[in-house]
Amino acid sequence: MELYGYWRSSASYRARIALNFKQLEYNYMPVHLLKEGGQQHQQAYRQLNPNGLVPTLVDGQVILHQSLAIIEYLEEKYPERSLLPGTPRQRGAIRALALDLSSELQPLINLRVQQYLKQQLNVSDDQKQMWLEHWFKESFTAFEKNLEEVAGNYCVGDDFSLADVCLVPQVYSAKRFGINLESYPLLYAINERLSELNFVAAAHPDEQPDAEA
Ligand SMILES: N[C@@H](CCC(=O)N[C@@H](CS)C(=O)NCC(=O)O)C(=O)O
Repeated sequence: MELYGYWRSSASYRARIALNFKQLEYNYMPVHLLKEGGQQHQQAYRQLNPNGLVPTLVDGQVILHQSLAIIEYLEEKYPERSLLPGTPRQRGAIRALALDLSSELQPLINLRVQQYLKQQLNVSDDQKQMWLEHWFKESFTAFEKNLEEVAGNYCVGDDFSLADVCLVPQVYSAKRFGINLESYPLLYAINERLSELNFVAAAHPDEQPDAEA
């Protein structure tokens, strides 16, 4: 299997955590999102992923984009260590939390959105920072409330799940963008616990071959 990704990309980070959790070997294929005008826009990569976004998983003849679709594919093919554990109610909560981060928050803070704000709408750096802080606050405030209902050691109960796969990269992004996390003690504590897991630590951006100082 090949995973096309970028070290700091939260969606690539999700796929790496899932692959590691399932103890699957893969070749990591770096796609630099900033060099050469963004390698994600080059024709060779767009043939794999017409959206021009990372990650993309190639498994023989199977070419998949969208990190959650990639993870569900892995889940179906390798169900042994499940990322959707628990009761139907818990699995519902896991999916909802995963979508809160991957479908509601992340698209608003994505590189291409930030580039559009700056380059097309001439937004200042301070205004762009306000944008980021606003959407993180909206999302993390609700996430913290939701965690109060369903969390145990991890996001939903005491089993590692898809919700945790999505949380760790989003907290990494938040720290990167200077977001204050003091108002989200539960989210913060769960992320700290998750970060200590070996398969999570190995997926950290700084551990990837394309990591930059
Ligand atoms: N919903 C997609 C999001 C993919 C995505 O937005 N990837 C970002 C990095 S986290 C990207 O490739 N950005 C490049 C760009 O904005 O040009 C997924 O989960 O795979």
